[in-house]
Amino acid sequence: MNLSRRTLLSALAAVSAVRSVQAKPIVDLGAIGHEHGLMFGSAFDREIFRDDAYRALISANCRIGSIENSLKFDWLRAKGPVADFAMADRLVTFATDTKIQVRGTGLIWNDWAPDWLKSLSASEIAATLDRHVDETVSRYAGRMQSWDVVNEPFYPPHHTQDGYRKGPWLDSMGKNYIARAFRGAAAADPNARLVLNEAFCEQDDELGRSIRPSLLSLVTELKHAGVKLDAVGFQAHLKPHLPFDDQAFAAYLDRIAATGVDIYITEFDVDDSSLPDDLAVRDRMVAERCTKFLSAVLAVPHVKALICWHLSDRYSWYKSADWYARAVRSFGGDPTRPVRTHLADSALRPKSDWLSVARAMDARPRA
Ligand code: 9MR
Repeated sequence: MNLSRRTLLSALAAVSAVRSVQAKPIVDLGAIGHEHGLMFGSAFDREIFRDDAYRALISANCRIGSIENSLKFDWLRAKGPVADFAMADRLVTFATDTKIQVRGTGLIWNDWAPDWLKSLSASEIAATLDRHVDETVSRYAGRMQSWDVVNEPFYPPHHTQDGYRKGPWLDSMGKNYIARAFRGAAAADPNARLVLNEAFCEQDDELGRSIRPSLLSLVTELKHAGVKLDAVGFQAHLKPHLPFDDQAFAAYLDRIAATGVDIYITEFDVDDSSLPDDLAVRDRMVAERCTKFLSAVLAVPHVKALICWHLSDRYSWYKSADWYARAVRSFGGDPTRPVRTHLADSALRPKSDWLSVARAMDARPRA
């Protein structure tokens, strides 16, 4: 019996025995991932400085961590071009001190652009991109494992040419903003892994299926142009009510990897809005979706990272998403019920999906 099987068995016992708030994690997911060639981790942000128990959960389980918001353009430069790096500095220092490899997310994203940026001319927006990328990436040079340099380049419902997501960066530079951001990031920190991050591709619906070929063409184009692109990130906010074909998605990941990049799963969680109110039933369905998805995706050897978009329902972003309560109601659920979207509940107790993740990682060949 190897170490991870032993820890898994004790985890199974512990999950059924846990009754009170538990700061101490029952399984070191980071260690299980590491044994199987996978960086496991989570997003986190400023809440870790006021929540000791959550900080302990993050520290004990994450070998890698994404800064959820504090390195995004609109968080750093909310009011104008001059950045406030105070919180980002604290978070990067925390991660470094805790030996969590740290990632920046949303360096350039057409969504959530502040009004002051939208009011600039095209040439000013281009200069702002160069300044933001250079200043931000060079500030943390040598300390970042990776950057999601461009987030969510595609959104076909915007009806632009080739399905690109609308916003000030695209509007002012066309799709060249992407290569430009990557070139700037590579110059500012030659050691960080540079990642193109995309949403929805794991869904086998019209949206997911329409983004996949466009993303593959973009990745191929960037590689041919000699742009430093080390990995493609797939967010994987799973929506059980949509069609999925996990094997087809895994085959797509193989095609992406064949261009010479690694694959990261960057924002893993499960949207439970369509699932029944009953907690036991909902948790089982969430865990089943995790198991199915991860057993297909983690079988792809080029998948090198699995990052949850928070580890606990306590910090589930779904709670603050304006559409979430409406979605629960539209599926016939009670919009005031607790969310069950993450691996641990709001009291930080691991749920069945925690074990789904542990088992799926354990099923990979040992590194
Ligand atoms: O979880 C993030 C939330 O706190 C922010 O308000 C929001 C806008 O910056 O972004 C959320 O994270 C998103 C991520 O950056 C990109 N993929 C979708 C995530 C959930 O909306």
